[in-house]
Amino acid sequence: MATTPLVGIVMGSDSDWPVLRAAAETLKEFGIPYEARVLSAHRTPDEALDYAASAAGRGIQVLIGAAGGAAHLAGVLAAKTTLPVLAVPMDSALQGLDSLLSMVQMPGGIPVATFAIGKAGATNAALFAVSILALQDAGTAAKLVDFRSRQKAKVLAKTLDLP
Ligand code: RP5
Repeated sequence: MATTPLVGIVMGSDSDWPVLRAAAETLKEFGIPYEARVLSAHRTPDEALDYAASAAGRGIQVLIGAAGGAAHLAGVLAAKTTLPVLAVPMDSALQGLDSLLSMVQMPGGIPVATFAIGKAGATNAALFAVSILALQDAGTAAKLVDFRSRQKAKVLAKTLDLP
């Protein structure tokens, strides 16, 4: 298995990590090498820009950008790379709605794909990254099919406690 990271998870603060762990756990489950960094669009702007600009050259194929509040991190990353950038809004003083809107309302020209607020978004961003990687890797594609199949079996096995 390749050890060069294929996915870069970037978050604006280590306070985002408890949520972003779900992305890391998902990538690990699929055997996708990843790296995770704390880089802020406003606290460490030069480093965030450098990270995005150098990502493709280091073998990264997908970036996940997570931030809360005025959540411009994913857009800033996307400004410096043509890699797909998956944006995950973090919870905030406004329950993450401000984060969601600032990510989803990117002006035309620099896209980011925006996911749900919080842990579901982190999980789905990772699954989406796996889908992107699966386009070029049959083994990863087979793992996705197996994941869906196991998920389906779990749902169908549910029983309800009828009165
Ligand atoms: C954003 O501000 C971070 O992504 C985080 O979601 C939020 C709060 O950061 P901390 O004040 O907890 O470091 O930049």
